[in-house]
Amino acid sequence: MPDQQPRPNNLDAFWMPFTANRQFKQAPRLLVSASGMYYRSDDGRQILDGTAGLWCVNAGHCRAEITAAIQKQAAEMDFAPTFQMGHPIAFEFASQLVQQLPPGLDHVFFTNSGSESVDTALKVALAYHRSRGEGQRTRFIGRERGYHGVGFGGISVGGIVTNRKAFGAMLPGVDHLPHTYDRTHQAFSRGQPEWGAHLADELERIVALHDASTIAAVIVEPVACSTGVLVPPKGYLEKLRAICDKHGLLLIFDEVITGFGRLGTSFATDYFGVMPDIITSAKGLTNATVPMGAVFFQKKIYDAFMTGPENAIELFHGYTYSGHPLAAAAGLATLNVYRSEGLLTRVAELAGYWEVAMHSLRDAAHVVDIRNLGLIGAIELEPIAGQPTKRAFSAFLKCFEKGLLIRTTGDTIALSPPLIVEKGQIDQIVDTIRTVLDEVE
Ligand code: PXG
Repeated sequence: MPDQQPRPNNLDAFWMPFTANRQFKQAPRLLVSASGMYYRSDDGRQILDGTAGLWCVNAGHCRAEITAAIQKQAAEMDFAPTFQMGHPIAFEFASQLVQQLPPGLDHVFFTNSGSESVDTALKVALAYHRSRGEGQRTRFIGRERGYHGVGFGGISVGGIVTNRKAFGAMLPGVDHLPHTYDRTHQAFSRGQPEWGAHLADELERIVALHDASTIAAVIVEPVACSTGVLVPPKGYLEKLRAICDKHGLLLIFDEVITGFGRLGTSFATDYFGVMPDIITSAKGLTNATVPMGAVFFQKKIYDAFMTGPENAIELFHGYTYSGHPLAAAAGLATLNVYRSEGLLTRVAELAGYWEVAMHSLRDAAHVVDIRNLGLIGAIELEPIAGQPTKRAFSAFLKCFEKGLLIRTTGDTIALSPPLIVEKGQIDQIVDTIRTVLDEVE
């Protein structure tokens, strides 16, 4: 086959992330090129991307405008520092981003990943309170089943046991809200479940336990994606916001996945109409072409730091690659594609079709729940007795054989195709999964 590429003959050296290395290296699945909605595998097969890579390639793969912008920038200026120096494209990108942000969020701090965005948000929250004479506000409140990346801050506020248990004591002074999923009350909800807003009241209990004056911030994903698409119950986020306001806690929305059009609005913040103090992002920010993250802050937070002598550094934090020229160029081009093709709102038109398609799998084999919001879907399977995750992983392998990339977490299939997906491709995703669920043990 013309596109067929030789497999690398030694897979040993690369210690793969979040992967069963030994199993993978015995039967590798290698992707060698991509375009639009499709990957191509090393054996020359076309694979429909049901996951936008890892929830990140929102505009589809290898978009010519973005590729060209990266190439041009690489040739013009490869790198320039942003510590006590600057280069125009980083400022331009920040200004353009602010126009796309929910009103009120008007300052951007650049990072290189979602994990770094989370670390940045948590550190700024601490320093913000300190700058206002409330340095005793040191605690963070995360949530069970939350995913906030893999830095020590992120795993501390995160709520995934396997991501935490091997890594010692992590950050001190972290407490967790309960997660919002309960199948007995929510199974097969379409969009936001009716049941569960009261779970936000747990924040009052946590505040009462620790005293509000010791708590810096609450961090949640508006929709918890990585642990199986847990859609917030109606009224839940509104309650969190009200309790944070009452007690002077900052509210951080981790929008690494929900940012940039996934719900049919620029951010989940717009979708839910609930305004956080800080938003973390990454992934769709550059269409995943060049690694980059960004944290968006309300003016009051930035302004709190802009005191003291003007020659003093206000925040001792940053990365060598904060605002990297290639990433900024990729981000600007990505934003242009999103805007010119209406991709940040396209899902608003598609979400109804997606919901019906997802829920058409209700009677497929092994299915115990289906969840959806925007262009995100989850199909939860009954685990094989005594062998959790095996059924979903088999489905993943079979889907790949049949030319569809899905993602699984536990025994849940998670779906998040690029925002350019066509209805026919949604049908293909659903048909393939139905067939595969019939075939798996
Ligand atoms: N916050 C959220 C909400 C995320 O989803 C991160 C932070 C960390 O981002 P980085 O760029 O440091 O990986 C994420 C990342 C999956 C999956 O399959 C999800 C993520 C990454 C890899 C796989 O659910 N989310």
